[in-house]
Order: sequence, then structure tokens, then C-alpha cells
Amino acid sequence: PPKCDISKLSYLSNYCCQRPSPLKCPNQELVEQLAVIMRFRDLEGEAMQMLAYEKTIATIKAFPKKITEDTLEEFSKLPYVGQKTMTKTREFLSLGHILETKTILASERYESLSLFTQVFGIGASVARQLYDVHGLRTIEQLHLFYDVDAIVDKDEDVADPDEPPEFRIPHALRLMDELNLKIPRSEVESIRDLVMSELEKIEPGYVGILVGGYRRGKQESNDVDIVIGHSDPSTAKAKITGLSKKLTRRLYKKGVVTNVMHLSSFRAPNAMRTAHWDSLEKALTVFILPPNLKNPKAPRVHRRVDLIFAAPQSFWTAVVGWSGSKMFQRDLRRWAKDKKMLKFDSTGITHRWDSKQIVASSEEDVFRILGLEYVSPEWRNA
Ligand code: DGT
Ligand code: MG
Repeated sequence: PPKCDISKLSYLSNYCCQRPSPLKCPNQELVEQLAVIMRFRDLEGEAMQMLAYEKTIATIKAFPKKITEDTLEEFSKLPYVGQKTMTKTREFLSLGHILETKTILASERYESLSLFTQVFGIGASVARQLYDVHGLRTIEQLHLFYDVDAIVDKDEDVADPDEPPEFRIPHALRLMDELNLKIPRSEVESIRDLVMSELEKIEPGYVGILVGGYRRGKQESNDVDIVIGHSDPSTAKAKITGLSKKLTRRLYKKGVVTNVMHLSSFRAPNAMRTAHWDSLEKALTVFILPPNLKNPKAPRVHRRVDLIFAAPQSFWTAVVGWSGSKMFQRDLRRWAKDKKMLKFDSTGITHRWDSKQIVASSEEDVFRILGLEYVSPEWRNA
């Protein structure tokens, strides 16, 4: 992706999409302490409070100065930095930690709820139910509760040779330790190469861009996100439609895809992610790479891989949307709505008054249409 001129961005803006947000900021430790409180609010279902923390944290990520007694005054004037944040920041400066964070980290409730929500398919409200109603505390107890061994084995008996089995909570529990391992950049690239070579066999001309945290420069990712398009604009739409199913079936037959958790071209009401923000065709899958011929003893690990299929008129908005971060994308929407009377999501940019689409021809074009300075992915870590 092209580089950007960060002197044209400002950490004072109310919108993440106008601020330069690096992967690691000078106040990373404070960010991590506040993130525990944010996470706890999320686990408790306190959406507004969680969002308030998300906004404050995003502001701090773009503040280029180390917060000290000398810079505290300037810090206090930043957007979304209020009295509560100032109290906690002062605690952090004098104690080296935030008192509430310490209490949360020591609580059994936080420990169990965060553990439970690491399982794909278990969101905060189910986790609270497991904790409050069923009295569960540990992963071993979840295994018994969901009858993991019986259900997964039964599934294997009835497996359809053409369709990858749906990834459900018992599968997620069985693979939890593997799926929690971080993915190095080299493996992210191997997964992309494998997907592209399989697409090439279906039909030449497909293009794929690695998005998500990888594109923002993360050394280790939690999953792999790939936006897939086709280079021939006149036939691309037809070549993308239905591709998620075609591709995942092929990869399943090869033993690369082991499960899918969501396969669709529309919003799925019961999707395992909390929200699907666009109407792009996508396949949320579990992969396992074939044995490495150079290193046959290397452990093979199941990985979460999201494949997003975009027709030409959606391609660049899909790349921007799926490159994240979540807060960066959120503020692109907010900016488009508040300032431009436009609607932005990964599917495209449209006029609010007549839903007419404005098609972007590059990533920079997306920013130009929205009336924003271009921000390159490594500065989108809001
Ligand atoms: P990680 O945890 O290392 O995978 O970090 P990210 O930033 O890659 O996070 P991830 O994979 O959850 O999501 C990638 C980006 O895509 C994220 O910044 C926001 C966006 N995103 C995630 N889920 C959806 C979705 O359902 N629809 C749309 N439009 N965007 C999504
Ligand atoms: Mg990702």
C-alpha cells in the first residue's frame, strides 16, 4: 500500500480516521491497563461504558507524547479524555497501575468470563449465563457441559464428503488451545499463497490481498483475513458470485479447510461473530496447512481464516474496511455519516439520500471520496 504523509494528520481530531495511530504507542502500558476495564465492561454487557473506554483508548494510541506530569495538562484536553480517565491516569502515574484494573484482574468472574469468551461462538451474554445460571468456572466444566467428546465424534461419523462441517461450540472447545496461538507473518503468507494457488486452478485472474492486523503491521495475528477479487472487471462479478462455496469445498476436499463457521452472501442472524457489518460474500473457516515438506516434524496448527469475496465495485472499500482496526473503521462510518451525508461500509460508499454508489478505484480513492487525508494501514491501529 502507498505511504502517507502523517504531518497532514492530527492526534487532536475527534475521528480515529484523521489521527495517526501506530501499532505501539508511547503509552502502551496505560492502554493495556485501561483495556482490562474496557474488556470487563464488555463482558458485563455494559455496551455504552465499553464504547467510552474504546474511544478513550483510541485517543491515547494516537497521542505521540509520553504521559507525565508535564504533558498531563495537554492530555486532559484530548477528545474522550474526561474526569474518570484523568483519575485513572493519575493512579497509573503514581502507582504504576490502575486500582480498578488490579481488582478486576484478581476476580474469578473476570477470569472465567474472559476464558469462556475465548471460545468461538460464546459471546459475553452466554458466558454470563454459564457463570451465573449454571455455576461454571473452568474450561473443563465447559467440556462436560457441552458434551464435547460425544458430539464431535458423532459429527465425524456423519460427515458429508462434500461439505465442511459447521464449526460449533464443541469443536471450538476442542481446538481452543490451538486457535489461541498467534500466527506469525510467514504462516499468514503461506495461507494466502495456498488460497491463491487453489483459486488459480478454478480460474486464472483472481487477486487476493491480506488485510486485518497483518496489513497494519502486526507481527503476530489471531486470524488470517483475505479479501479476494478478480482482475478482469467485465467478468469479475460473475466470477465472485458463489465462489465462497466453491472454494471452501475444494479446500475441504484437500484437507485444508476442516470446518466453516459461516458461509454466506448476506447477513446471517445467528452468525458466530457478534456483528456482520457488510453484505459481502464471506467464508469464515478453520484451516490446517498440509505438512511442511522441508520440515515434516513441524507442528501443524488449526488457524482461523476469513475469506471475503468482493466484486469490483466493492473491492477497495472491502480492503479498507477489513484492514481495520475496528475503531478506525467505525469512525470512517461515523465521519461519512456526520460530515459527508455518505454511508460507508466494506460493501461500498453510497449517498444517503438516493443510495447511489460511488465506486472507488484504489485505496487512496476511498479516502478521497470521503474527503479524508489518506492514512496508510500501519497508522490505522486505533
Ligand atoms: P487479529 O485479532 O490479529 O485478527 O486483529 P484484526 O485487526 O485482524 O481483527 P479481526 O480479524 O477481528 O478483523 C479484521 C478487521 O476486519 C477488523 O479490524 C474489523 C473488520 N471486521 C471484522 N469482522 C467484520 C465483519 O463482520 N464485517 C466487516 N465489514 N468488517 C469486519
Ligand atoms: Mg484478523
